[in-house]
Amino acid sequence: MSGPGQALSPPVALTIAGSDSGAGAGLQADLKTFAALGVFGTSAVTAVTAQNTVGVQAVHVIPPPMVEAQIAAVMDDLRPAAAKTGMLATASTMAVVAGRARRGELPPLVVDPVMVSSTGSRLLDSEAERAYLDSLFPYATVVTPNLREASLLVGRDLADLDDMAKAARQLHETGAGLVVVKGGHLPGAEAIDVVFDGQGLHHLRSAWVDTRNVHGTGCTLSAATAAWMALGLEPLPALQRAKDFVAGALVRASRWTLGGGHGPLDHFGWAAEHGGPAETGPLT
Ligand code: PXL
Repeated sequence: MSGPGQALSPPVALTIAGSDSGAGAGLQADLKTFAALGVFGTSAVTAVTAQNTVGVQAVHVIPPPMVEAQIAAVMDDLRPAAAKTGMLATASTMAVVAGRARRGELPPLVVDPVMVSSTGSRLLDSEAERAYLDSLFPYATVVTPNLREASLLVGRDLADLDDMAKAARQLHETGAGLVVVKGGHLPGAEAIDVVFDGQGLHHLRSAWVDTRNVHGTGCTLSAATAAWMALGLEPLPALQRAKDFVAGALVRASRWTLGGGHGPLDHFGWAAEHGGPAETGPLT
């Protein structure tokens, strides 16, 4: 249904994710990404992490019924057009989200199968890792494992693009609509992601950015994909636009010195004023 009121309102997206106090990753990165792309962001918090650019100091898990209550509150009133999941923390929280997805009570969903932070902290109980495969992937429109997550999910090492393609095809058999295995951790002049959407393989490429400010890259990619879906794009073009957004945000923040560890991305194009490279690209 479209009425005059709706045309005046931005599309809405939902993130079901953990809080990062340092705000480089987690739901803070998601909400910034939604805002940067012109989408009204809503959130259901799964866990609170005490965290900065150096690492995760503590994790407090939100009780699953409270996660369900947040999702219900948003779904019943604000009606997001797309959603993403990030850190789900426990098997019971994953079951809450999976139950909704199975019953068709979530909008088109991007699942970022977050397991371990780049600094090595667990963001999901280890026994819940494989539950992604049969509880959540079958209901996902897009799933976005990185090399390490994809390797854990298929149970073998992934060393090159060919291995990534095989893993993407295998993960697609779970029922996920589109699988992207992110190759950002592979050495090379380009960051190459391998996509399988049930029809064909695609390689998404961006220039390698030499920076340690990479905290929140995965969160930002999955949030930007959900944002572009909320804006009406099909999954593959949404993912392509999201990859370009991440590449731009990485370049823009590449010289920032926020914190002593892995700093955040520049979601809003602030770099021109705050120390980024002169040749900052456009926002999207
Ligand atoms: O990037 C994965 C991620 C997701 N969610 C939270 C995180 C991280 C990585 O550190 O802290 C809350």
